[in-house]
Amino acid sequence: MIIIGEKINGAIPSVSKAIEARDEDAIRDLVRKQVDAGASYIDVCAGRAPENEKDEMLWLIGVIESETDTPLCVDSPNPKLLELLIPRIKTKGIANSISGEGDKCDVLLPVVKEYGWDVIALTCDDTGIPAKADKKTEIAFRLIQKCAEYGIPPDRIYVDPLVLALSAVNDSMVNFMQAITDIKAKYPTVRFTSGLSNISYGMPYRKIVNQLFLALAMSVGMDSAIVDPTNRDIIATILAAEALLNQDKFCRRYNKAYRAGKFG
Ligand code: THG
Repeated sequence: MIIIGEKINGAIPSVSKAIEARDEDAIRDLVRKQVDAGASYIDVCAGRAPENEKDEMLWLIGVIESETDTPLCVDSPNPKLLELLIPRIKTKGIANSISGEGDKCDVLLPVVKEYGWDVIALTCDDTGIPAKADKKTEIAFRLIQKCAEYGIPPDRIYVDPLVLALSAVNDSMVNFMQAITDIKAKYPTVRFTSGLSNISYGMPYRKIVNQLFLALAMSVGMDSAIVDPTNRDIIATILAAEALLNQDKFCRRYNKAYRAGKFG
């Protein structure tokens, strides 16, 4: 499982305060904890006022790069900002994200290609976020095709099939899993990722829904997730699911992580 650490996000109130105060130590501490917990990438999202986003992202990236060589997953709704940031980042990472909206692909894909980055493709477009698997799949195919036009192969793409809130859309998980299955059938080397919080929006005891979402998605081939790696239950869920899915010979990684005190 490719873990993208979610904690450097201005949507989290304590992180918003740290960005506001330009508190380098607080950011460095979150970076270190996520790397130590097993993050393969550090998501970085200013997530505050758009007019300050460029300055805040540049500051955050500088602080993170002073703490780790772990690659970044640069997370912004603004493709022009991502286009500006990618050439300034030391280690090849993931551009989060393109979609079928507006001119996102044409702005971002040339720089993704030039710098050899990976890219997250969200299955939405100017008509919104589709609920049904066939429409998610159709948008994913279009985006994979668009990447090909810019010379970016399927194995550099993470599709995020944008799961909707289960409380509002009762078949949201079924459609999310069907989309993964159908996209994988045509493009076996495409990877899949997702955040965990949308699925459980509006439900009580969200953590159990999030964990089972993760495990069920892994069972149809989701191989990455944007999660809090310092959350021990999430790490336990990932390791147990990997063992159950025959991705952990003799349960070695599960056992080793337990013995090392990573969960339980
Ligand atoms: N897909 C893609 N990118 C994304 C998302 C996605 N980027 C943003 C978001 N969704 C993923 N990032 C976060 C960041 C923080 C939280 C949720 C999603 C969050 N964190 C709590 C905290 O740290 O206080 C608690 C986390 C916990 O322990 O479970 O709420 O879907 N492509």
